[in-house]
Amino acid sequence: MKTNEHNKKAQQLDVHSTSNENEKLTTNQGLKINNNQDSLKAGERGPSLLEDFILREKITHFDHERIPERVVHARGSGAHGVFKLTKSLAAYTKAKFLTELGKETPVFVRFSTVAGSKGSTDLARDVRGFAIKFYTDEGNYDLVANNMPVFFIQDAIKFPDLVHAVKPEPDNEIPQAASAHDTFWDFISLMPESMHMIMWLMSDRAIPRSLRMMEGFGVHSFKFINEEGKVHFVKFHFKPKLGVHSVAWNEAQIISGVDSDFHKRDLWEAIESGDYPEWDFGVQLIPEEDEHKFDFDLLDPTKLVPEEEVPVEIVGTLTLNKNPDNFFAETEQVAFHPGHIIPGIDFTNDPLLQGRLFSYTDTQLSRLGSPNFHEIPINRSLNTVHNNQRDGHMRQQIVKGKTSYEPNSIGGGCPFQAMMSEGGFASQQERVSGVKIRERSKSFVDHYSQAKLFYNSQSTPEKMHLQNALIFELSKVTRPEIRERLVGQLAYIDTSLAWKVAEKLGAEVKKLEWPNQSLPADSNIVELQSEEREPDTKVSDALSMKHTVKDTIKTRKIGFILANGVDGGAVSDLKTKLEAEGAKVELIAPSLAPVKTNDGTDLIPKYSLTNTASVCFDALFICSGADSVKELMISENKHHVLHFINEAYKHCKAIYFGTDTQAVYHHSNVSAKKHDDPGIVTWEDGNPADKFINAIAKHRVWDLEMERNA
Ligand code: HDE
Repeated sequence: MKTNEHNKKAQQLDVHSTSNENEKLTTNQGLKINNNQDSLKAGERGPSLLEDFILREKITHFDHERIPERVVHARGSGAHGVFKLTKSLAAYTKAKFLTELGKETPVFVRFSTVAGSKGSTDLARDVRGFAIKFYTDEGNYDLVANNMPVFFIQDAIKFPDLVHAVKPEPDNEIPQAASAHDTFWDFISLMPESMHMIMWLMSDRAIPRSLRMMEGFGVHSFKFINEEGKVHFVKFHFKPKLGVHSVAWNEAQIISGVDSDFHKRDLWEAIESGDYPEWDFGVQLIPEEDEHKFDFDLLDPTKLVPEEEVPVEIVGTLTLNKNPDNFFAETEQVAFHPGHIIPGIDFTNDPLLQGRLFSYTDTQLSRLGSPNFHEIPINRSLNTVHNNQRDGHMRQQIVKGKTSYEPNSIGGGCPFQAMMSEGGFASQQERVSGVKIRERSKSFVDHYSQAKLFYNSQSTPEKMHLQNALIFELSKVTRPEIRERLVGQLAYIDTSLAWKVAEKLGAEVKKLEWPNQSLPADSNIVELQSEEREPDTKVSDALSMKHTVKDTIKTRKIGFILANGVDGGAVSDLKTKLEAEGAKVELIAPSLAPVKTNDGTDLIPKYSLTNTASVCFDALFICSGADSVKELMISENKHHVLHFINEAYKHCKAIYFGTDTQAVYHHSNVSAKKHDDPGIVTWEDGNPADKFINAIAKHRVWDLEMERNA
């Protein structure tokens, strides 16, 4: 774990941290407790006494331990880290943490799923939150981002509808952390603007292999303002150094049972073992005068800016290097808000962003219970707060002096307003005029062209996964008219996709009839909405996970399946090679008893064949050694070993069969493979370790999924 020496936020948190090491137990009043085993009673077998202030304090505090979970993004995992600027953006913004080359800014990041409750599975098909609090010298800057670059809706007024639709249904509170149900698809099928986001949500991006292998996107266009007042639109990107990778949907469902904390554990363990997750931070910059040069509106949060039209410039690195000391105090109590900005950054008029600017403080009031939530250590800015706001529940700051108003003379006029040259924030002076109107801009009325762009940019296996995800989700919908309506929406994106999904649902592809309920009563935009348009950019490589990093096995978990008599030399050779490349090797044996190698050494397995599953590993090595294989194939173990291998095979993982493992190989489904499979390495291969390492780095052999599952 990183020391706190250079991290100002960590030093600040230290002031509020305690450790119980070698300390005596006390009450909340600091009184030392002599007996924490028995309550105070009237006689050995008598009733407890009201006088027992120690019992009452302990139980009362316990009774009030819970706070409301977040209304969305309830399940989260957090980590501390640092943002380092590698290229100055001084030409575009005056935000100091983005202009001083090499500057390191402490951060706290919270990842989350959206729909599920706090205790739900990590592997739900869902968007992931990617919220970052930068503790800058100019105040806190929050980038409350997601792992997908667009959103379901264009206007904040639809957010409660969206969330009510996706959350468990109100009568029976079913299903938990899942969008595969009637109310979600009912809403979506009536909301054409959601179709681009639906493509992302049905893609493998919604079932990440790891939180460390996801992209982050600011979604909205924001504004950068430089010292001269020049404005650029900006889109924010985080690109994981390990590439973007996902699991198979079948695997996600199994992980939800085997280890529902899979992502939380993965992040925690990576940081504990010094494998600090890293992202390149990049920006897409658009001069203010180019605002209208695109075939979509920059203010529309259902649109992305194709990287082919505006490249992403990498300007910094985000590294997570310290786990929280206390989940509740830090990850649960952290309060993000897109409205926490600093000079040099400003909002755009994106109507979704504008609504968010209201929501986040409001929700903290009910979640954290007081307007003083900024005083909770994880939320404090590095700068001391000076203002005339006072009192409220749980106020901690003791502000000296007589005045709590401004202007004042008694307090010498303090605290003073800051000039812009002193870091005082001033909103961009944007000219706005218009009639008061409750209407959607016509420039927002194109709901399918970027959905097409996304779908057309996917590789063949990715398209297949997306199609299967739609079939899975819609097959859980009980009302045929909803399925049919959704298929009608798909027809505007890709007719063959619509036909394939329809076929599996027993539905018909019917052209949708407009208008629909998602339009205002007096709408005059019906014609525009049904118009079919082609995007300017037809295909964007950046949208497919296929084109992200595939040349490293760093932090990948490789399971070694072995039993007594295993070839100790082969185990240690391969382990050394894999670990030299940064992978993690874990031993899986029939039981947790030490395994004797052929040279008499004891190996301690971390897992048994029955307390873990193939879904928890990226690749498998069936270890060399005739005696080991013999033991793996006795009736007690055989079923588990073959299930392990067959499942990994089905999920397109790399599997390496060592010397003497023919018996395992021939009983497994792997032996049925029809032609060369780069994901399978056997005793017959030359340079097997290198071949195995290459295969793991590719993540999965998705191209052979049909064949492997035939
Ligand atoms: Fe959020 N969102 N959101 N959201 N959001 C919340 O704030 C909201 C939206 C996002 O780890 C809530 O503190 C509205 C887009 C993340 O603590 C709440 C609208 C994006 C997190 C809220 C949106 C996000 C939240 C719930 C539409 C991606 C988790 C708890 C107008 C750019 C932050 C809380 C964390 C959390 C409201 C849309 C990202 C209720 C009204 C778009 C990552 O305030």
